[in-house]
Amino acid sequence: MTEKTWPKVCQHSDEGALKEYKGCLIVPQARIGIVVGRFNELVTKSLLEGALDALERYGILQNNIILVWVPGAFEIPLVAKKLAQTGQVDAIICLGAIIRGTTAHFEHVATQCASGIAQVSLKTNIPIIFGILTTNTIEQAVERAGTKGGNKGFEAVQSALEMVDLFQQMKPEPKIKTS
Ligand code: INI
Repeated sequence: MTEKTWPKVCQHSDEGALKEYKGCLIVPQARIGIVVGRFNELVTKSLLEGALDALERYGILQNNIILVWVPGAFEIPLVAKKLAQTGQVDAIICLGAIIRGTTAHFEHVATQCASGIAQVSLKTNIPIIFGILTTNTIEQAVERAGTKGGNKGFEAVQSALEMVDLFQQMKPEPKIKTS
């Protein structure tokens, strides 16, 4: 009987012509920041629960997690920037719930939040994950926060860990001194 061999977990290869990078999710030493909005707290608490569950299951120590609450999604980018600038985290997960009401407020908050997070990520060079729900109804938000549509908080952790590992792989190689 031939012995079954399992593929090695998360093997990065640079053999051959193609240099391929693909982040894996096994990065137990990762330092993770979470910024979560209190607005629509019923939903954001469930997103946070999903995120903390995922962090525990992927072996991230509580000591390596910084959690910051902010009033609403509009405040998330500024606080994510402050957290990124501390140098204490390898990735930041932003969690919020923006739910359409009858006014234009939704559009302003959603647009500023999304573009703010993208800007902060590019400026600070830290992966910042967009775990923000933007939905038409509270029911749609609840669906994506731990009920039939999965949990966006849990998924956000997977994206964060993948990016941390990818960044570790893509660290510039030290230059060889020629003289
Ligand atoms: N903040 C949210 O996180 N979600 C929303 O749905 C929302 N809406 O629709 O108003 C919201 N507004 C508050 C905003 O994020 C700020 O906290 C507030 O405007 C103070 O700056």
